[in-house]
Amino acid sequence: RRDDARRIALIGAPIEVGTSEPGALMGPAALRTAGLVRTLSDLGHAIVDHGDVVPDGPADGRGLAAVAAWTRALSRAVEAALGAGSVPLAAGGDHSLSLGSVDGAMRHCAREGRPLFVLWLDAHADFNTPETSPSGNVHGMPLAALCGEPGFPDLFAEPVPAPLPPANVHLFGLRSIDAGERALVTARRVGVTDMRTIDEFGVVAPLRRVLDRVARDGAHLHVSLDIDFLDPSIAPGVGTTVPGGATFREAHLIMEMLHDSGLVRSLDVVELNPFLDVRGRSARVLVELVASLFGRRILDRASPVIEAVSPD
Ligand code: HAR
Ligand code: MN
Ligand code: MN
Ligand code: MN
Repeated sequence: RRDDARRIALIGAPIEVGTSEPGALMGPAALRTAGLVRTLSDLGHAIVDHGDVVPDGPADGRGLAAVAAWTRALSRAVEAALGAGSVPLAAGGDHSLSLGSVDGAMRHCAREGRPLFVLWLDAHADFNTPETSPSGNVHGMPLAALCGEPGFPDLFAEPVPAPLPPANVHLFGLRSIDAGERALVTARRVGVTDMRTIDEFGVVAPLRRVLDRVARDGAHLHVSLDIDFLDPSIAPGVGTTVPGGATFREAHLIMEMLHDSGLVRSLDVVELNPFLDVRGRSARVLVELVASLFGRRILDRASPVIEAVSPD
């Protein structure tokens, strides 16, 4: 058994009430079909597939009430997995699912008295409120709700945890942002590594700074991987393609650095839309990346450059 072996709880979240493009509810099935469970168990991890979460109440329509039903159910599943010492892997489903997974991680961290840090790998900022959103789609809003912006009544179960500090959020790969959310992201001082920064400095230096900060704070690191972080040429199976995304090599290196840091405690894989995919390509790319995040490497050694940050 590898010394970084983890218990992993796969939690399917076939949510598409947060988007206007149908097909994301097929995401968990496609990730399973692409071999997610076998890949992680072949790496030496103990992975349990908990099946798909069932919404807590009526979840039809695309309003906040439907999102709330999923949010409460997923939050409970993620909090339970963390409480049992597992790394929850929430497989989506559109990005509104992070309302549930991050809320669950917040509750776990509150009990442990530990800060939560969220790394958001995404083309988008997902920091709209119902007020600023041009589309009304909730998958463009989860971070605003989690950070306590107004306009999201009755989304989280009582007692509602203290909001996530915006300074504990880092947007990585940003290249599409609406005017209203740009103003909010700036005013709230959310951390940002946009594509301009990546083009100039690469992914290593900016990510290194984020990981150093998380290690210094002794924080729980939650990673939310939106497939549209990747360039659509390598991951076409997504409703909201934005050109100029991360290459496979950039994304792969990020996953290796995340693994070597030993800091990742929970993970979302979101926005895969198999209905729009080309012969399973996007699902397979995601499984490759998740494998690297959980320690698949070329040779059995860490990077000679990035010394591993020791986990707690
Ligand atoms: N910013 C746009 C909106 O709010 C598009 C959001 C799309 N979001 C995702 N997740 N695909 O990142 O409508
Ligand atoms: Mn913990
Ligand atoms: Mn997103
Ligand atoms: Mn996105």
